[in-house]
Amino acid sequence: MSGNLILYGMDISPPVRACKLTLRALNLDYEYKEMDLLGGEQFEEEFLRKNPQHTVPLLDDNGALIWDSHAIVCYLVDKYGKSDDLYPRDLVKRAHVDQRLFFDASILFMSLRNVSIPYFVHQVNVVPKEKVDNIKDAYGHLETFLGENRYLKGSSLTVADFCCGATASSLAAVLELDQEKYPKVAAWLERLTELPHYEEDNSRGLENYIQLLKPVLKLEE
Ligand code: GSF
Repeated sequence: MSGNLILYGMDISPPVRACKLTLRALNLDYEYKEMDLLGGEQFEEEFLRKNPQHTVPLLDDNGALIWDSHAIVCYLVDKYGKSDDLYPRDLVKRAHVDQRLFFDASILFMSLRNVSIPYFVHQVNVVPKEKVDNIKDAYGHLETFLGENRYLKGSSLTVADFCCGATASSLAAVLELDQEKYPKVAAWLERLTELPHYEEDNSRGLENYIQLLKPVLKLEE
């Protein structure tokens, strides 16, 4: 039973949307607290006490505070999943899903954050070629990982699809996906839109995120 789950987030944030997709897939009720990151609410003392790294998403599970979306989604499946489908317990299968999660944390999401933070914090709207290239590389890796599979790790959905999917769909804010070059990524992202409530959990925040960034960014190519 989920007692008192609270998710601190902001809808435009990809890792927050990954957590929402996971909570939805697990059919968990939770309270959602929207934070005003652009107004600096994450630096207020009360929030810093909960997460000194001042990032969202942050999960409060009856007093247990967990941040970093990847830690949150794994925790949620381990604690509340009726099966281990979304985050397998088998060590090899789990390691493969973890690899995709760490890829999101260290490569995929960073290729986006390295563009979004300079803009949101310092109003830097010129994106140098090497940052554009990082995004192209990230799309390329996803194309390879997908191979002939429906999902990022094999034939069934895992938390890696939620994390990488929320990020990959958001990369369009910087560089639109070239569907001819990355057809598997395009088909996978399209497949994810068929998830129940995907519109509410990912698309809405995603559209706002794209609206905020895309019109102002100037790409050096
Ligand atoms: C990244 C969270 C993050 O950068 C995760 O949870 O997966 N690896 C972490 N969150 C940003 C919002 S966003 O860019 O999605 C955030 O909270 N920034 C506010 C700040 O002060 O850093």
